Amino acid sequence: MTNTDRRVSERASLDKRDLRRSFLDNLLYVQGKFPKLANNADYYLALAHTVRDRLMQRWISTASAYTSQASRTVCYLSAEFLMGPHLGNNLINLGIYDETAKMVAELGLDLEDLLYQEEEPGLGNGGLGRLAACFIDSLATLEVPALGYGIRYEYGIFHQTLVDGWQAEKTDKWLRYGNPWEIARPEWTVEIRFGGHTEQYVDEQQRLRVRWLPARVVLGVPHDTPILGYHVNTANTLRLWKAEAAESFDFGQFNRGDYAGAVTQKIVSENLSKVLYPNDEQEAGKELRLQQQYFFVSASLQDMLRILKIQGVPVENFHEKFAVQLNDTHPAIGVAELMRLLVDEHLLVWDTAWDITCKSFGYTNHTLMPEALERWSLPLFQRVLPRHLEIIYEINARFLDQVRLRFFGDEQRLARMSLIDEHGPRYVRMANLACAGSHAINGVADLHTELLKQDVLKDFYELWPEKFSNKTNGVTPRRWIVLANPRLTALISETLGEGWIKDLGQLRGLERHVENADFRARWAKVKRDNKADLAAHITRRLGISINPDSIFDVQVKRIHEYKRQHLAALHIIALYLRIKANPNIDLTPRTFIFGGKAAPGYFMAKLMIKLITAIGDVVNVDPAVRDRLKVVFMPNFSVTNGQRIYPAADLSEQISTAGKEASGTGNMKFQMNGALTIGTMDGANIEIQQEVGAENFFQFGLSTPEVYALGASGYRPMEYYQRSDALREVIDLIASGFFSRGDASLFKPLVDNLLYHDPYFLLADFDSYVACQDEVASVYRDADRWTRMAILNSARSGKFSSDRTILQYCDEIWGAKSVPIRLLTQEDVES
Ligand code: CR1
Repeated sequence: MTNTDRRVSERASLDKRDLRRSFLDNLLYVQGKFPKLANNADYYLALAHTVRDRLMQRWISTASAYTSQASRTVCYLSAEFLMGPHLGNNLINLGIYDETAKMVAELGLDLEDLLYQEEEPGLGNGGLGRLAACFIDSLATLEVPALGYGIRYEYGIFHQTLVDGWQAEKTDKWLRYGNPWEIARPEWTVEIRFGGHTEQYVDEQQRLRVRWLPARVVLGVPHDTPILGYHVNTANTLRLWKAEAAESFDFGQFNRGDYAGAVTQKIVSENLSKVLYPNDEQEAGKELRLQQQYFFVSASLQDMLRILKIQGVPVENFHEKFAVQLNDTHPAIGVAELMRLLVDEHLLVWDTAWDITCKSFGYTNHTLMPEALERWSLPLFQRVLPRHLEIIYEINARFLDQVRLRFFGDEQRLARMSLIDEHGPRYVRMANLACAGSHAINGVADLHTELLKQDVLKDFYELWPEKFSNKTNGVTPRRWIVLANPRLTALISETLGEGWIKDLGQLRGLERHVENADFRARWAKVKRDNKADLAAHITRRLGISINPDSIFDVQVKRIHEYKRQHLAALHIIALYLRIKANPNIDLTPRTFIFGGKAAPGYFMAKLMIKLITAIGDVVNVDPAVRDRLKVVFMPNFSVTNGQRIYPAADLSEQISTAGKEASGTGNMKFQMNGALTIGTMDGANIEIQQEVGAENFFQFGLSTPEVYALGASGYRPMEYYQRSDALREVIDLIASGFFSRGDASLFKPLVDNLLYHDPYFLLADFDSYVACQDEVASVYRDADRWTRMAILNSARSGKFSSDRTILQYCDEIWGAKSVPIRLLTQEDVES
């Protein structure tokens, strides 16, 4: 072996001795520290570089295989990727987690401490962004050629703190200490244009064409992160675009003495990838947001065309090479942008370009909330993307002709389906654009897809029923069981072997062990230990003491009225009132754990957080409660915090108003980790119940048809208030100012909303919810019964692996197949 050979192969070696050597080398040569001076942050970075070296060979081998084969590639376009920390996940996927833990322990370090040093890339709001992260994990594990395309936000989702029980937001400076997981690829920079105007011209073949003369050009610089599959050689790529100014410093202006003006262009351009919009399922209508969407979509499509060119594939075959998935409507402008690229720049005729476009795109809808359907006012759209507006008009004219042919004379239908909303001020409807330009449209749970077909996208379903399908969401068991819950992983693997990690259906094998008392005891101990860990963490961070033998009753997700965290709050108050009325009541002790961020501009959601913390302030210190109730709001719910919380939960709160939660994915993470669900018949809860059986699921509340019927019949929440004593006492207590030091005005907006509007039917569901919670409490007292139910919940969670979801997308939408990767040797690389 030559010297180079030795160096490189050691850097790729998974042997423990080599790991230790590289780790210490990296501390010295990358961090410039020696052990005496190093802190955990230095050790984290040294370890991250050690692991990064070890995945490079896989990354290069994968890239090389994809370049030499014409395999179909999935391009997942998403404005959000809520990745969570990389280091632990990469250690697991490389199969060196335990080796590494031992290696650092020998140096007197604790691997977990080092893992917690990583600032997580929080480049998403909630379910939609986390789903994208689970999907690219599964794509890599299934060895499917795939690229995730998104935005490299300099500031991700804000960091949440609590100030006097209110949410306060702090900028998420996740890049502050550098990011060892990304590699910038300035050589593949692309130009993205904005504004200006268009003009017609006649080309050499005497054809009329359009030229776009933009007012401004911004550069998109790709930053790549490797995405490893689990125990395979595949390392796919997450390609995030950073915005840079075309000319970062204007010497002309500078020389004229305009020092501020000279840097303005840079600032304006870089704003595009500066910050993630912190709105979950809310339409902002902000110009910068449209610019962000166009920025990353245009960059990504140009990147695909570049790849096509290196491979020598003609643009006419774009759709054979790429399956492009739109993660909600945020990237829907891609339909118009691909048309522009094909027609204006590659000079294809319209019909050919349209055929390619429709065959390339698939669209996933993620929400039924009408206010979340994106639309852009025409003047704004015209200002930012004048050429795309023309293209959208052309698409619309042809599309409406098609509708007219099928539904002759149905003018109202035409108005509903038009890509332009013409009721009042005019808007471009992004969902309509996505539907018109995609060959496949899907929802994210059975119920959600049915509701799309009957309601939100009914007209499109009637025109093109064959385009519609369901793809129930899933989550990756690598992060959400193996990484998050090592104790449970060890128990399951000892019982079933390790096959379940890549084939989650194998968890069914646990059913055989339910009647084994020893197995149940071990299962219960895993849960008890996880709860003790979380309790200790809560005490350390928040100074609240927790009884690990109480029910850990958990609701973690974005704060939203439709998700009804305030319904859980009403229940806590009901229990508190029972204690006050009867101090010796035999109540099953409970710890209520909440977590989740509210959109900074969403007043009611922020008030919901304040209500929960205010209840905690009273209940947690009232001596009469005697530790039977504890209420904890854990600040800054994130992927990192989720990994601590899901494994410790007994009860998973999935209590949205039926028909509002498209799917939910937290519900799946809880189930896998052996929590029981209390839930409405909403989203994927329905399918979870189908899998685990009604006897292992706590169901309550109105069904979707009942919610619709009640709404249509003129719902009067006040009647429920008057009818239920328990409910009335709860509401009255809040209204009296009891939780706000006598200030009756504080929660008035929330109370009035419930009494006079209650758009999410809390009061209608309250009695049913409380009764169901009483059932939960009584079942919990039979510890053995609870454990059996918990085991069956995990055992029957196989359907909710994102591997299953991705296989369905591959077979039914993308037509993508796995391409196993052969690791290149040193000689291959150098030849
Ligand atoms: C939905 O609210 C779903 C995720 C992922 C969310 C949630 O029920 O599980 O998407 N939608 O599909 C969303 O964030 C912008 O819309």
